[in-house]
Amino acid sequence: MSLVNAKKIRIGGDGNPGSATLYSGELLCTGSNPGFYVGNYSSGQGEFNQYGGQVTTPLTIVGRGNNNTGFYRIEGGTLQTDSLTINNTGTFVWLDDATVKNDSTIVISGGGFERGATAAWAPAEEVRLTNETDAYAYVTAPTTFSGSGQMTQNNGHVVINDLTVTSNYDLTRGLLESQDLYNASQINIGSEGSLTAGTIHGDFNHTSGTLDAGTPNVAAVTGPANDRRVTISGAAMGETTITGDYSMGPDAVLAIDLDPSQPAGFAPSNNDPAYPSVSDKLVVEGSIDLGGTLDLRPTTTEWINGVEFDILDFTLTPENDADSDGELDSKFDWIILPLLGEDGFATIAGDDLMPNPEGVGEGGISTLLRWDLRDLYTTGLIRVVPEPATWAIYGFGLIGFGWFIRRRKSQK
Ligand SMILES: [Ca+2]
Ligand SMILES: [Ca+2]
Ligand SMILES: [Ca+2]
Repeated sequence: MSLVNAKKIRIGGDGNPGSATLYSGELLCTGSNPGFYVGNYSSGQGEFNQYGGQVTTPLTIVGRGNNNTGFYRIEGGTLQTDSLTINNTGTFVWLDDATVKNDSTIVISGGGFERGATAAWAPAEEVRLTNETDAYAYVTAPTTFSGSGQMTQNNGHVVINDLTVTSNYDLTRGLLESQDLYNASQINIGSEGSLTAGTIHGDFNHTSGTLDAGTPNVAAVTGPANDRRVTISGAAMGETTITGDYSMGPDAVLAIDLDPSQPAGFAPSNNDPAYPSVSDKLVVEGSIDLGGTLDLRPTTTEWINGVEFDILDFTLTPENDADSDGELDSKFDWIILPLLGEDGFATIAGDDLMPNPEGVGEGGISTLLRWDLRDLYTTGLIRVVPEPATWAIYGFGLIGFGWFIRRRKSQK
């Protein structure tokens, strides 16, 4: 394909599918209201593969209107555009040595945005995910949001393996996952936003929203040379490490997933009797200032007597144990404890007895279980243990789905 100069270029449109491949030359959109559209209105499916050359257009839209599919994959050459919009049925795949020169905004309002190994990303760019639940962005290359750049994620699913934030990242809704997150600024998580990171390098001032500890998804470039894509691997329970200080505000939520079906000592990864059951864990290498809510999230409803979860690792220092009682000075404001099944109890540290509202007695008192959180603020261990039979009388006549346990924040 050689030079094409037109006001608007559409690949697919008005009910007719279309496809095109660019190896060299230039597609140039000029004139009034110029634009490059891949997939257009009225079931106009469009596919555009670029291996070289240049597309020059102020406006690029992938997936436009309803009932069409737009697919734009750039594996070489340059897309020079001021505005790249990926709509609900669009997919934009950006791989290898391709360059997207973008001086303003990439908007993802649905569909997906996949970025491969070495694609260039100018620091002054803004990327926004708008209010579509199925929007996604998978980015394998090291990525920095800095300077005048601003990331605003209003929804959707973003996986950026290696992310450096030196300006604000506003995660108002949706999910952000990053294997290595270098936080030199502020990540603002909204009440409906959730972050999962392998390692947060630096301090994390967790003011609101959810930190879901565990193993993040990782984006990878896969497939044959002529059809390479960015894919993500599945997540599993695991550790999140914060190399600096961690502080939680009253609206912050720390989510920990638990597998109650894995007894202590028989975790698949380590058949060691000293090894706890399978759960997420938060590891804080700096100082720790807890608050907000600990949300314990079981992955099944079957509880095994004796499960033990190591959900926190930290070092007691004069900074976080000023009264030297061997226990963190700061506590969670709230703990959401899962129910322990029909015959279980939930309790905290033996002083706030919480009978199981599902009722007791039918299964026999020998199976009663309760929570033991006595070591939460020393070793980070929580356990499910047998309940003394005499406590069974508290179980009758109550209903509910879980227990919210209020702890008074310790005096400082
Ligand atoms: Ca998790
Ligand atoms: Ca621990
Ligand atoms: Ca203390």
